[in-house]
Amino acid sequence: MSEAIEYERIGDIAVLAANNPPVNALGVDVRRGLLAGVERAEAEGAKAVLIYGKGRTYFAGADIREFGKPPQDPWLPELCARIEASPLLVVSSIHGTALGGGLEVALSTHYRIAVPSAKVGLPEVHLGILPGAGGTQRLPRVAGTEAALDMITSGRHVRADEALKLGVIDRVAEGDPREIGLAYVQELLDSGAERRPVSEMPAPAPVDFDAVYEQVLKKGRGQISPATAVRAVQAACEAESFDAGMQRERELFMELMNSDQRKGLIHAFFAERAVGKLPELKGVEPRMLHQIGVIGGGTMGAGIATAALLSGLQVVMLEMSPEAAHAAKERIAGNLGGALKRGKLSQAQFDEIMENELTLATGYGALSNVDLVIEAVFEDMDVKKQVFTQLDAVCKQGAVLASNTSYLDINEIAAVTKRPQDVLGLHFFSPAHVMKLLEVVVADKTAPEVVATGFALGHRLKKVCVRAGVCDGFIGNRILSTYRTCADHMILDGASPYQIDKALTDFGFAMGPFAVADLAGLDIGWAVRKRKRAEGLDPRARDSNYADKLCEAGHFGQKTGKGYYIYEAGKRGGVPNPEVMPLIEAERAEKGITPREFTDEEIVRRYMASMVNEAARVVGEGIARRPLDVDVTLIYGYGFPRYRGGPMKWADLQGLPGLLADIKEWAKEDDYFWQPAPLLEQLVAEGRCFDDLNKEAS
Ligand code: 3H9
Repeated sequence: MSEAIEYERIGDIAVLAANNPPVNALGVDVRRGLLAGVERAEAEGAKAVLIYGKGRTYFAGADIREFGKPPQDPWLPELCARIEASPLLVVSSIHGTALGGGLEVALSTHYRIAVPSAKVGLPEVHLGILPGAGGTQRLPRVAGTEAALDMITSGRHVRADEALKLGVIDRVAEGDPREIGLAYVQELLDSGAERRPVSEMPAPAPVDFDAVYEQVLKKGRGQISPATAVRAVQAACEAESFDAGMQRERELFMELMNSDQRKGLIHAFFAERAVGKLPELKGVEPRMLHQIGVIGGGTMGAGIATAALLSGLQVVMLEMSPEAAHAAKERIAGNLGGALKRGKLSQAQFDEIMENELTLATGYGALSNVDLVIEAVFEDMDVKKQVFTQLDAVCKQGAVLASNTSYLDINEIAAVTKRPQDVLGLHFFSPAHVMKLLEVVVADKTAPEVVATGFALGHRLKKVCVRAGVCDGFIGNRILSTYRTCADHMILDGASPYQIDKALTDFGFAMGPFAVADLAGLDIGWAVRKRKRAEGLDPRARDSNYADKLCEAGHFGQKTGKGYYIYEAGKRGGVPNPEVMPLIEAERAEKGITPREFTDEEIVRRYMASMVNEAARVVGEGIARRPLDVDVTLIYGYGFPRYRGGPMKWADLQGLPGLLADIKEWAKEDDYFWQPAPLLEQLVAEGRCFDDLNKEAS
């Protein structure tokens, strides 16, 4: 027997307990152990087999770390077939999660019992694959085609009560998984229950698979795994036999297994988990947080306060006047009202938060006792310095002082206090109670436990936290500024904002850069351009002014109803604003540029190369610790398609030498913008890729 599966005999019942922490992933040892356990139970004359997981869960799926490596026997589909074919009565007792291959094992056992808190699901599409151990063939047979299509294409986790209704599990019972499992098996044996192989159940009823396929494909915005899974479910209904359906599932599974999207999504899975693990914080305890202060109750501050209140923290909201404080309260109530509507909060909790957890204030004295304070005031260094001077004067010793600035120098801000070790940046993304990304910006003197506290707060607020160093724009906005500039250059040279937006949404971005600019407010980019011009642009840099003209005319994007697009009230998207192209054409004429055609492919290639090149600088300078930190930042804060794994993973999959060659080619027309990043040149020279750096750092 393998150590990953413990064998125990209780009367007629052989008990197979998985012991492969942390999530009982179905790695080769577990698969071998299960096979050996079933064979031993049969050889020893047991009447039934109970399978359950020790620790926090039943099997959470195939071992993802084995993907892309040579397969080792037994394969999961074969194991599932063997379990199902056992002449003994085989039963699963589920707690924690039965996901992916875990649910597939459960579906190959003859009966399933679960504790009420258990969840089941087939989330494979989120890893760029489809259920490959019979999930697409067995689930429709027990739950029906429509429910199976929903579960498989969404990958959602289904709670035990719903799974019971769908017929995915047979019983829900409170208790220890081993004990409830044993009682259930005994009951089944006593009642003479028969084996119940799902593969022998009739094929499920077909639906209009072509229509479902098209619908799922569109929803996937370029991600192919959910739509491909539809075809596998189709085979469950239409194939000549269960085995023929399994064969089709395998073909489609292998197609996806070999795709770049699978590589991208699995990279994203591990990157999201690695990003919060910092060697420098090992053993460092974060400071305790009960009450936090938020300065500034605009959209950003109210969003931060909302997220904190929803996480159970008390919040003191500081505003400049009673009227502004009232408006902040209204904003927070509006945000919490959304949570109430979505069932994330009860009316009683809402009332409790508004009455007892949120305090409004107009004087700094109210912050004297908070454990951490985040300022979200106007983006101006002098204003920030005044705020931090005040905070230094009133906050208790040990309080963490954070700025939500999106690009200003945290070292300079920290320097106005007598406690720079307590100062850091916490860069939220708007709306802060919705957006998942938090950049934890570490300044030169920030103490490790203050960094740990930033991460602890972020995790409590359910954010994906990325460590960033200090520079203009940190990780995300610095890279954004470069690829936005690239887009502006392409506009001057002949592309239109609408072609660029379309090329990039076709690539998989949630929105194109010009639609994003309209959403964020064109005044923001205008302010940044003015600041950079005031600081002095390099004479070799290409500047453009057509967007300034839109702002000068009072068009700030969605909030004014007009920007690159025109927005009609009540409609989500906009239509191209006819005033934009003449402004661009006038600027081209003024600069003596003869516009040329861009293919969508060239647009994507240039845009992505500029992003990767700047990201390589950001990593090379240590602003991001690893390439994967950039990937997670772009996926969670900038709408980068997760199925491409982030820009660095995309670059690795493209091949770094080709990208560098393109950059050098484009440098012939603009050697200021297209300077290759030293790290990119170094990796190409050494025949390495970005992922090698991730591995070295882990
Ligand atoms: C599949 O089954 C394919 C089959 O259909 C066909 C095959 C032929 N493998 O997330 P956490 C690690 S595809 C390896 O922080 P939580 C994870 O990296 C699979 N490792 O905990 C982390 O490691 P570390 C379908 C895995 O409590 C640690 O476990 N299944 C796997 O927040 C703890 O994870 C899925 O897609 C795995 N399958 O959430 C489920 N899963 O400590 C994927 C986790 O070194 N997993 N790890 O950073 C999950 O969704 C969550 O991990 C889970 C627990 C909900 C289970």
